Amino acid sequence: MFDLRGKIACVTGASSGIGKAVACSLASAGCDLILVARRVDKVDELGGYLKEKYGVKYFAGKLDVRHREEVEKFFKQLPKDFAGIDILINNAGLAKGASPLHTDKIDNWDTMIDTNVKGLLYVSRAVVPGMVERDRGHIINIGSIAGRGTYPGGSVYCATKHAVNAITNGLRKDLTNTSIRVSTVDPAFTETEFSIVRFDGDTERAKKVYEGFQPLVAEDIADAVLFVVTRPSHVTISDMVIYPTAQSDFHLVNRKN
Ligand code: NDP
Ligand code: 8X3
Repeated sequence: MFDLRGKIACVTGASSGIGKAVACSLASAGCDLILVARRVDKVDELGGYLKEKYGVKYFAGKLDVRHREEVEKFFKQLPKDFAGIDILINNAGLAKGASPLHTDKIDNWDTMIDTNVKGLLYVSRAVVPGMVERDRGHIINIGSIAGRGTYPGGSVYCATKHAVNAITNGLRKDLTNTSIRVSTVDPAFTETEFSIVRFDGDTERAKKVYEGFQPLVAEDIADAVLFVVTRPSHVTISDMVIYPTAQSDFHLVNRKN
């Protein structure tokens, strides 16, 4: 097993859902953490809790991954103790709306593309050179089953997650002559704040997405990430796709109501 004690892990979008759960599982395995999101109060609170519970060090930062200069500055100015990132979890992401393309709000597309694709690229561009210099590291992108198919009202979100898949596979090839690992973990329905954000705070509509069956929870994805990062260093899990047992495709769900 790959020993995580004392390794530095950076989790984007650690203020909620999957990112928060991944931060908890990495801390439980002994990682020191860089936790970032726009809601810095939440990542700071999480860091304090994990420091208290597991004795790990943390650095919490306010970061909007859509802003290229902000991302570059953030990673250039990391405290010395946190500069050598070993594990990058590119998790920050979102869907906005679920309308057909021909009636959709174009601003939603910008938000999704800027966050899920360009944000992930900016962060990777800031972190991967250091990994190459040290010849060690592991990048895990949180993709989605939306990166492996399409559904009505999801064309742009799906396009962003197809891009994550392409970036994951391309980056792994770019890094062939290094010891760096690149993986993607692709969840299906996972009950987090995801649908609340997607539907602009409409909690009733968000709740309906997960009604009548047992969706995944963020900790299920954190378990998978922990498995991927703790394989021996000669093993790369390239992709892991995770469904709730009651779901077999985007909208093919065994609902009991
Ligand atoms: P949440 O809404 O619970 O969490 C999303 C996280 O992303 C938050 O911490 C949010 O932090 C952060 N984030 C969003 N925009 C930005 C930004 N511009 N800059 C920095 N951080 C940002 O949803 P999930 O935990 O479910 O989503 C995490 C990832 O999992 C996403 O990439 C999503 O696409 C993916 N996913 C989710 C699935 C699901 O069914 N839930 C299924 C498949 C994939 P803040 O708002 O504080 O900035
Ligand atoms: C989220 C999965 O099906 O809600 O990535 O778009 S889905």
